[in-house]
Amino acid sequence: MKMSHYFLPTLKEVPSEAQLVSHRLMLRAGMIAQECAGIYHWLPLGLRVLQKVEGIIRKGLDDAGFHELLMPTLQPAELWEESGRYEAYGKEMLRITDRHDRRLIYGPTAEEAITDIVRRFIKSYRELPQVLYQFQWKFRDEIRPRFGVMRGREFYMKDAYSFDIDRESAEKTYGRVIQAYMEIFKNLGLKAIPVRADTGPIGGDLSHEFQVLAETGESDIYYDGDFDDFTFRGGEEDLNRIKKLYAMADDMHDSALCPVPEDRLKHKKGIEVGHIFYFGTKYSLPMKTTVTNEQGKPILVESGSYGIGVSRVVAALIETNHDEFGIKWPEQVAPFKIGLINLKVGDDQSDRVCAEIYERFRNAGVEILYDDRPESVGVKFSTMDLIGLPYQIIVGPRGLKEGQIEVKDRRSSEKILCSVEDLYQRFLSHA
Ligand code: P5A
Repeated sequence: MKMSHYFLPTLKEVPSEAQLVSHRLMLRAGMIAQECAGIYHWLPLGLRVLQKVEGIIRKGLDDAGFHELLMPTLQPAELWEESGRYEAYGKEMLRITDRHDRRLIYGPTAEEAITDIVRRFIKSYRELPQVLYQFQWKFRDEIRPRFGVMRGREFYMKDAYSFDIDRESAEKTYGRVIQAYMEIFKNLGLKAIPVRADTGPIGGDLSHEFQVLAETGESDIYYDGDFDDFTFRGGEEDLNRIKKLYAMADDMHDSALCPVPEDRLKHKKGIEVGHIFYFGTKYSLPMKTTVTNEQGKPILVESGSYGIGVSRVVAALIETNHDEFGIKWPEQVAPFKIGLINLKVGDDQSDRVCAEIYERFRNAGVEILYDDRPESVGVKFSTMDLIGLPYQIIVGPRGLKEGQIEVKDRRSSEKILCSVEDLYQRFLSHA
């Protein structure tokens, strides 16, 4: 991508309404633009990150054997009346009337919609367990939307729903999701702690939030300091280890009952990037969703739901990966891997070398953003630091005279001088 033709409306000024660093940086880096309170456009650079995050989550869920589908954003009010949540959900739910005076809602979540699908199409215990998921926009009319996409009104969620024949197998499925989530957050470059939580309006009797530690987080959590040294590698053993380690949301923590000695207990702020629930027959009972068991008798299905705030994850990644100059993307979620800076557009040799590097990388399938604008060196450096691509390749007449270009690692700030051949060797030898 050439920057001269790209749509990257970066801002010099820090927008005053934005308090949170991720919100400021997303606006300044031209990733998002506000449409109205709690509702944002995802501009090209931001969308690339959102899609990277989505891809990593999708892979983790597919690897776990779950199946993707896509449900509409709009749902009929009747489904919510069946479950009893139409009134209960209150003002957070956006209610819409169509031209025939039919009542619709813009889904804040989709337990009812998916339960309806299962009751229509799944008939036998043989078809279970089943875990279905989607990526879809949600709307919740939060009283105080704030912090940009961290707490929006319209936001992008991955929501999964599980169906089992009994509690025992439902708990196994719940464990499979925890494992998949640990793997996913690790692959995203986030350290997320599964914390015991209250079940809120989704309901049920077992629930965990996935919290990323960050001073700017809105949640209060208490957890066993052993979590800090624990790296999830997968498998049954690690899952059991996680289940045993104490981690509680603020309202679930009771210092009198807490089994962790005081010197090991940590109290920190977190960003809730995921939330999972086991709720048994909360929806299958009122919505009469049964399958036949081995004896041919109808039994209610046992369910859970599992969310990841995909758009919030993008903000959480910035909260945990930035410095005073801008974002420092982990490679796997970066909008481009490489930023190529031409220090002197119009200089024959610089233009030629940049054009060659750009083509070579593009042909090798490496995502590269080429700053070919006739801007000052200062603007180019600060733009590249702001948008946070993992590697900067800096080309100018002075270096080229010595046969050299510069490569800067945005995360470590390490800079090296090398030849163009060395550059290809380093980045393209296995491409
Ligand atoms: C689980 C999936 C649910 O809605 N039903 C389907 C369950 N859970 S939840 O905790 O209410 O939401 C799941 C995750 O979505 C993110 N999230 C938000 N992100 C941005 N802005 C918001 N206003 C917002 N509300 C929820 C969170 O990451 C949450 O864990």
